[in-house]
Amino acid sequence: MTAHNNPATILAQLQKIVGEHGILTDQDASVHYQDRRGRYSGQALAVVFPTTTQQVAQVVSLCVAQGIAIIPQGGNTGMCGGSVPLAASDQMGEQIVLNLSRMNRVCNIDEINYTMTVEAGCTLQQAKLAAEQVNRYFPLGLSAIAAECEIGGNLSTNAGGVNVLRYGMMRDLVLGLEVVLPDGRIWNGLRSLRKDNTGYDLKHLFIGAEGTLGIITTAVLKLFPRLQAQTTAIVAVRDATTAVNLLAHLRATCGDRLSAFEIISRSCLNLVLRHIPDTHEPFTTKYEWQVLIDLADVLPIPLEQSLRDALNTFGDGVLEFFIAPDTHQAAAWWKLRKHISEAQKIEGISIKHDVSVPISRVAEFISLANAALMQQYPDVRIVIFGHIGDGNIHYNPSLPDATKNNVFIAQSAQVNQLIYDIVHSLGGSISAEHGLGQLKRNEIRHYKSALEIELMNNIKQMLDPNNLMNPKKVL
Ligand code: FAD
Ligand code: 2HG
Ligand code: ZN
Repeated sequence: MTAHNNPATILAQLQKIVGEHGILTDQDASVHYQDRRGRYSGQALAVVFPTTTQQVAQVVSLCVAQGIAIIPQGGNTGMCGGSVPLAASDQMGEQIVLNLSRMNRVCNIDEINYTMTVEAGCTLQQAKLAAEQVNRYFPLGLSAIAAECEIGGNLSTNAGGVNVLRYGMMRDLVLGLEVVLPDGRIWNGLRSLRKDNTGYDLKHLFIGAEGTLGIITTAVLKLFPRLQAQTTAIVAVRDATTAVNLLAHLRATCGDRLSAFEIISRSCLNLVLRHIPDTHEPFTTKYEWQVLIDLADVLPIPLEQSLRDALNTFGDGVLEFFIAPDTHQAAAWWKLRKHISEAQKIEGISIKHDVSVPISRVAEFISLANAALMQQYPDVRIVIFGHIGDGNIHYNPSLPDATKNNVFIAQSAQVNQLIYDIVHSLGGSISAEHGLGQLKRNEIRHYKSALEIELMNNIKQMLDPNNLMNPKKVL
């Protein structure tokens, strides 16, 4: 597809809409053309930074008229290459990046309704702090990147994180949306209702759509009572089976106070301790598996004893545990978890898998996947961690030897098939929380039914018949 006007004319038209400071080109724009992992990059005509929904709509209308593809972008922290332009080899013609970061107002907080209305470019941290200031809580837990990722990106990837087992994913935390559609019209669905059964719930089309169906400009988010008590435990467990059994036990004994339940394998700890300053082994023994547990309550009551009792009454499989004596110690253990992704990136490239299976089948997944990988790659190092409380495992293998690792990475497609076939056979998903983007758009065809893919294509065609809204992502 080629733009109808020449690039200089289009840039001038874009500048007229967003102002001279609302546009970046060439070298100044390059950071927006590459994903954070350095895996995907492309070129675009410009990065445009609108400050209002009207400006977004005008930019989209101009692009539609000119046949220019639009790449929506928030904090550009996404893991699947969804937020950056396509490479020249994809032959997409002209593209622009539409970055929402300057639309970052907290528009309204309704303390009685427990809702807040925020623009898409608000960072997650900004939204959480705004809620805190009125004694409320916004629970999305992506602490490693909260200062960088934005509400629009969180919505578009249906982000998860560490508090999903108590509060749900981003989809569960939204009541209303405003979206600029691929034809430039503005859909105002900014309702703040907990009950609204008036036909198809359209907002859910745009959540998790990774910018392929329109641009989210504003959202009404659910708030919760602020937490006044919290306690953290680190628990060494014999194996993943013990971890999931312990989870079931804690759910029965601690109920909704259970707010986080994360698993960390030995290989993760080794990486974090090697690469992240001021981190320490949690136990004197180097255990193979540990889980990090948070209990929290809205009342200022002591929780340590309930957690201790629950851990003591669990029985066989818990090897050792500590309850944090203070928030400083809790933060030190959470630092180990929070920096796994970064530590692994420093160590080198890995083949990332963000998979989910029913919680009861997590241990089976790990043992089948480990056996299959080790049979083919005996010196493979498998970094296993994540949100076991949601059945969501980050399973990132690599080879410690850099030269051999290059060969391994070149075989990503075969490795993925091996892992994803196991996930599929256990009734799981090949993308639990990171989305599909460019990374998994081909693979998903093997694991979703032809009917589901057909329905998704029909929705895309209906909303974006010109295929200009983040093309070649997801589908
Ligand atoms: P971007 O990366 O800019 O965009 C992501 C996708 O959304 C792209 O397809 C983009 O086109 C689209 N998009 C962005 N804004 C809009 C908009 N306003 N309208 C329409 N489409 C839009 N994810 C988890 O779920 N759980 C985790 O625990 C987690 N931890 C992470 C830790 C690290 C260190 C990193 C780097 C990433 C992590 N992520 C995690 C990935 C996560 O999806 C994203 O970081 C975050 O939700 C994306 O927000 P963003 O603003 O950076 O979006
Ligand atoms: C996390 O839970 C993120 O830390 C990142 O989702 C996962 O790097 C990864 O594989
Ligand atoms: Zn995660």
